[in-house]
Amino acid sequence: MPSRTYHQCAFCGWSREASSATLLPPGCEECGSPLRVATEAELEHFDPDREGVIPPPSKSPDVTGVFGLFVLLPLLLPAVGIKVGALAFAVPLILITFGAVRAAKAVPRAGARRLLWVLLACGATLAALSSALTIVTTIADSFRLAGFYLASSASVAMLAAMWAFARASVKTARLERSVDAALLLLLVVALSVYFVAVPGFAHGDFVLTLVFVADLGAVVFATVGATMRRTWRHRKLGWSLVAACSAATLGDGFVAATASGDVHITVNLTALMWAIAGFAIAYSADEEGPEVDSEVEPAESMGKGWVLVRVVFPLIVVLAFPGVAIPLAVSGHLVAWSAAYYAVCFVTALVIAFGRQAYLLIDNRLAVARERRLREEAVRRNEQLEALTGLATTMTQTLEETPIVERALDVLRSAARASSSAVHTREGSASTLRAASGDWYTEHAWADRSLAAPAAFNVDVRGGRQILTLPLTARGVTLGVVTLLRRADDVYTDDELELLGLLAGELAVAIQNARDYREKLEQAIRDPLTGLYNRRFFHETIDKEIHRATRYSTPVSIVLFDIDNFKDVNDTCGHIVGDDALRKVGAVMEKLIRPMDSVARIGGEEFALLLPQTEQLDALLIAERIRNAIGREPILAQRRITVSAGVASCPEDATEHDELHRKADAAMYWCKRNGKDMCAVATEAAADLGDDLSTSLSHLYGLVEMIDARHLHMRDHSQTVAKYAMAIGRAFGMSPEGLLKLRRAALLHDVGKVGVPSDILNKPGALTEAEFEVVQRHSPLGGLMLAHAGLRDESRWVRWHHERVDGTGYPDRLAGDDIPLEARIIFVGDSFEAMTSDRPYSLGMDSHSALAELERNAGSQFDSEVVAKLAALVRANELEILALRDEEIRAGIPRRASMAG
Ligand code: GH3
Ligand code: MG
Ligand code: MG
Repeated sequence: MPSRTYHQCAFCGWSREASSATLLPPGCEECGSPLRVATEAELEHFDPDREGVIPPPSKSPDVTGVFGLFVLLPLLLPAVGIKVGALAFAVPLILITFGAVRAAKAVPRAGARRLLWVLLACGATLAALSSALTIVTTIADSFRLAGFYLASSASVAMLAAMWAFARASVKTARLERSVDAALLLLLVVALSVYFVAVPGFAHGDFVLTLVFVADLGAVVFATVGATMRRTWRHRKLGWSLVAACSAATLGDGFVAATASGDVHITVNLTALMWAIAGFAIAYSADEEGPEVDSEVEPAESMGKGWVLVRVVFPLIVVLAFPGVAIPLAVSGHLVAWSAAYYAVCFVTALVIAFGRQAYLLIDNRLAVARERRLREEAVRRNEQLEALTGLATTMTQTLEETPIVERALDVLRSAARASSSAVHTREGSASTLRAASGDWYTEHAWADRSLAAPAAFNVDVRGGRQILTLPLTARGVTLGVVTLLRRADDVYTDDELELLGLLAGELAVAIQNARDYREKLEQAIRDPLTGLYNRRFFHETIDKEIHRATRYSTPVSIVLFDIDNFKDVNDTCGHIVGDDALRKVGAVMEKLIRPMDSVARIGGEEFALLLPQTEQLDALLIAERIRNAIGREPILAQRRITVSAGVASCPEDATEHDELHRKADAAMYWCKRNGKDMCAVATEAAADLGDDLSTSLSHLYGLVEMIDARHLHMRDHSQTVAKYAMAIGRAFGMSPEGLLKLRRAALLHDVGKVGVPSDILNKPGALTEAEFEVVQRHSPLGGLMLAHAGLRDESRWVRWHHERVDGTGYPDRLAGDDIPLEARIIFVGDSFEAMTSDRPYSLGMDSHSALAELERNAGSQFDSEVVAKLAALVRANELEILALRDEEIRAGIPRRASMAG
């Protein structure tokens, strides 16, 4: 079994079993001195006076049994003719010798009380010798004087021993115990002085009386020592020493009293008292040992014992003086001085008893107040601890800044006992309120000024409040400030400030960690070149959005963009310029999307949009808007950057991630094949795929592209008309398929211009009749080309896209409803686009003038209903391109046409 370890006070010897050998308590619970670690053996042999371990006693055989034999010895004395009366002192002889041996054996165990036992052993030895000589005197009537002096020196030794005991005890005593001792001693000493010492010195034996006084002194010291002891075991030790001294005093007192002639007491009674003293010494020596904590007075001793000591005992002492004085007065023995003597003693006893009671009362009051304070403190500490645990839990559970800040603010407020508190964080020079608690919104006016210098730890007093500002500093960077307001009279202690500083530090580190974590997360989902989301994030988010879309039956669309001919950009301008172009393209995209959309760079020059709650055609419009904006943005000085885009939607095109992506990709490549700088939806691309149509369509788109380019100032014409047509078509509530067909027709409406010479197309000024006839040919020719490509409906609409509702258009002079709605729409869209864009012969007008012109001709040239729909769209600001042009006109920015020219 491993030996137990203890923590022991190096000064007073107090000890307790150690729960941990390494964790040393701050100090002794008794006297606050430093503690040391000790084994059980070291504990027992510890001597606080020498501050070290004394060697354990050698295991010599216990010889006390031998004294049993000695008790028999006196019985043998009659056998050799000695009188039985002479045996009286044989009993003290044996018992005192027994006490002397016990006392000597207690010396090694005694620690701080070594001197007590050494002196007591000497005294007992002298007393034993004196007893022996008394026997001899009784039998042979010799050595009387020697026995007398031996007894006297035994008394002196006892006095010295008790003095040593009292001195060693006072070290660890509580003051109020001395009052108990004082009361008891007042009684004993007063009576002894009156009955023994005074008559003894007056007309008795001087030396005998002196011995008695010495004994009385020993009783006094023993009582002081006994009442000062704190542990139960040593209280027993103390009181048995008192008993020993009292017995010896009585024994000697009898002799002295007899010598003074007042009374006659038989010498046998003295022998008996000496024997009792011898036994009491032996008994108390057995109680000697190290004071171990577990032997502290048991709690139940507070019950009856307490009443006895605190109430009955003082009462007895106070009443004892009149109790003695009254019978003396009645019997006529009370002279003046003795009456005064008893009066003084009585008053002194009263003062001590009442003083003690008053002290106890005050002490109780103080203890109650102290306890209340401690309880309040404990409740507060508990709250703080709870809050701290809460904070620690929050910090381990989350890496989100907001809950951490809110929780920490609660902790700080409770720790500071603040009426209100707030955390501000700093971003650059601006500080933002991140969390507030308590009465912050009523009190903050006091604090605001102190936020001017949030980097400093500061206590300000203002408006009857203390405003404590603690900077939140982590890794040398100030992240913000905590402000705590509390009553001005409740001044912060250094301890409090230190704790609050520590908590603020913890909070700062936690905030920094949360920010680092967020940054790491951001880095993981961001593309470093453009700052847009990366491919990984895009694909993860598509999954989530598809899931949500199927669950709530809402649409979601994706658009894949690829920059056209980007290899050429790199080849001609270099990679650095290429990178810059990529960044700018990303920036344009980011600017044009809605807050709920996300844009990602998913490849070298490939970008993607994720559009939640967006149908295919809306997605197409958004894609068109972006394509258009990129085409118009002066990204590179050397050349125009264009993109092609493919749109696919869930659930229309696919309900699964890979399929959706593949379809959008296919649509994008369809654009690449059909002339680039355009957008296509998946259905459109899919309808053409693997068909002969696809090839002829590609040719047609290529032609339109060429025609638009040939028209120096009409680069986007077909795309824009297609966009307007689609917007008007939607306003008429056309089906998605119908809209796509309309869009295709609008895109291709000018394909017939392939048969119109460039000089006529680009002629500044009015056309001659012959030239106009040539231009008029483009619509039937376009219709014919589309018919050859197998696009039946589209061919009709293209053929009639210049027919007027009043029947004066070309080529077939159809009127009113004979003209298909789609043709009427394309006519309006075409005219509106032509009016608002710059031409070689005229600058475009703003959208409202163009609209007015259309409205003027509604009913004759244009279909009124179509014009009304367009007007509504324009007024509702739903045609962005126009709005953009209007802004340019208003701002006086040189137009694209003139730039291109
Ligand atoms: P297309 O119109 O068919 O898309 O033609 P393209 O030249 O864009 O063809 P492709 O998509 O095959 O080529 C992509 C080019 O983009 C290849 C590479 O030079 C360039 N590129 C890819 N990533 C980066 C990049 O991070 N920085 C730069 N500067 N160029 C890149
Ligand atoms: Mg590419
Ligand atoms: Mg490309």
